[in-house]
Amino acid sequence: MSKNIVEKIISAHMVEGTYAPGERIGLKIDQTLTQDATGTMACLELEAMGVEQVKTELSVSYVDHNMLQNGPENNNDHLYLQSVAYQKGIYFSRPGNGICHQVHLERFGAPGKTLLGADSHTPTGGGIGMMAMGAGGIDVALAMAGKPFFITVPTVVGVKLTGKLRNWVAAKDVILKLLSILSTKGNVGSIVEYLGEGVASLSVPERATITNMGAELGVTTSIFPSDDETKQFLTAQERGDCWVELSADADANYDRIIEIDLSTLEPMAACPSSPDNIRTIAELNDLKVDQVIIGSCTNSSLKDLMLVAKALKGKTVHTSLSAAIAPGSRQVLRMLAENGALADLIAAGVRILESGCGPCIGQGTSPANGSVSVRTFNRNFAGRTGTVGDQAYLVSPETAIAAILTGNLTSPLKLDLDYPEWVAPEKFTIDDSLILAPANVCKNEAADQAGIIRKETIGDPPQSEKFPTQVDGEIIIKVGDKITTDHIMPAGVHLKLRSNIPKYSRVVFECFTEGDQPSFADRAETSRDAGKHGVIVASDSYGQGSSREHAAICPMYLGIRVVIAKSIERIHSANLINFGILPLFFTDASDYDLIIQGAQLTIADAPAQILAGQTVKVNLTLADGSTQEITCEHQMSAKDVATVVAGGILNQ
Ligand code: MIC
Ligand code: SF4
Repeated sequence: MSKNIVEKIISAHMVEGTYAPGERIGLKIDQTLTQDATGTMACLELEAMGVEQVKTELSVSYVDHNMLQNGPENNNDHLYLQSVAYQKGIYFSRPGNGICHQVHLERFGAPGKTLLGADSHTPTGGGIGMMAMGAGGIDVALAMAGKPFFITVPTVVGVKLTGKLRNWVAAKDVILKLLSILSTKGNVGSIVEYLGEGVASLSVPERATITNMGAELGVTTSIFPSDDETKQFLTAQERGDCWVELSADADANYDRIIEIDLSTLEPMAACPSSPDNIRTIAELNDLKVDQVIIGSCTNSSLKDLMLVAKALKGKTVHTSLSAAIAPGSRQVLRMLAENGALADLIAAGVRILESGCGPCIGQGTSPANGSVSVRTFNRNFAGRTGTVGDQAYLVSPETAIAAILTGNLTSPLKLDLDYPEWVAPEKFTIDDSLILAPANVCKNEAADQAGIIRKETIGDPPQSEKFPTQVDGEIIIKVGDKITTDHIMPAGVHLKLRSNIPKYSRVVFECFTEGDQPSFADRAETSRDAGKHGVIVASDSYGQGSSREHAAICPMYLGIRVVIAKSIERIHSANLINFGILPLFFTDASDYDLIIQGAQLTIADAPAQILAGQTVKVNLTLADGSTQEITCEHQMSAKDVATVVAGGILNQ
């Protein structure tokens, strides 16, 4: 039978279940990646599970998120991560080596392999034909322990590319176009597969930009074929031996086909404060810009930064704004330095930031109040820049160049500038000296003696209790549509608390605390101390964005046992289950309107109800004090039900 690429990779990796619509299937995971903001918890979980050595073909632990080392916490985490990696067979990419997704693409990814990463932008690997998926830390820890990763058999959306991008129109505009079609919600359980003659015209960094920001669609992953372009990229990284060809069979099936003619695309922007709030740059009327940053795992490749350097050579950053770059990897930074482009950028007045996530996760370079920040990143959720009320626009490097030169959000098509020509190197500068091999590959006496380094800021992963027989619930918060994990668990200045759950829990839903009103944490604790079970009520697409399992762990720590929503995003839903929180869905969406914050609800015989079937009866107390029974449902497999009943994976 003819197959698309997704079906080919799944059939080569399926170790449990039946490939049929709606079925849960277990996939063998070849490679894993973790980063420091999620990895510390993942490693603590790995330790808690008693795993001595990872069982994957390759696991890499990156440090790229928390690099400010403002206070000892980050550095403590990094030492812990390095020591666990050494002991347990994981490669360790030291701070300064670059953003996990960029480095993984350059140095480790391989077509046809499965990659599970404790970061939602892991699908970057789809740019070289990997089936690369994001997940919560504990799922990645399980994969490192050799367990399969479970997904629902995906619907495969074929995106057929025709034509060729015009100069100054970029790969970023392709994914922004797709976001304008599919939006950030309603795509759970889908995988996007790119096909068509337009694919060949896109380089690997361009494909990786597209699959990276595919995460914002809420799909399981996105993938490109592996072709000559892929081979050339891997060969230039001295890794040509891992190349395999990968393409869909001629008559392969797709659940839906979307056509995009690359030659008709225009420069676009995702406007504040959602990646699917798309407008063409032309529609934005030369909006005045105060800050431009080029970087993040979406657009910080050598190709992106060479374009910027060439366009700015001999020019100066517009006086009305501040411009900065954050190269995606040490390889990118070093090659910019070697070929003189870095000097051109410095001469143009561009600020040079460290090779890491930096401003993308609110680690510095926050914009001024009321100012406009233009970024080549993938997320512009409210407040993510570190500034309350921020106005962040997400654009291509090409559009960023136009802003740097004119001071406005102007179409790069209007620039009086030749499009800079650049040919990808036949050989990248290869230097893996910041990647440390584990003990089973290369013994290191000092590391052997040090053992696992656990400083005082690193706590244990908290465990939940068995699911209560009767839920005596109180609705601690009722929120609306498209609540992201950045709303639930802010990063930025709080990012350094990732391994200190009691402290980090204090800022759950911080953005919804008004003035000196009790915070979510205060309300949840008061309720818990009164013997109640905390409940969160949400509308559509709850838990968009990041894979951070802290958005489940910290609410759990505060006594949350149930989330009821109209819909929940894939990674967050799995994280809730993994930490013993019951995700429920309104059978009748209008029941959402019956609920008020602070109201009580009960679920009688909860474990028995979820074990017996999908339907769960919930008794609500309404605003007038009367009660009403509503019906909710769960969408968990028998395995997931067992996890929730046990109170989470660690208990299990
Ligand atoms: C993000 O882009 O939001 C992050 C920070 O990389 C997260 C991971 C995290 O919260 O640590 C992600 O995308 O999963
Ligand atoms: Fe880092 Fe930003 Fe990419 Fe997340 S989206 S991995 S914070 S660069």
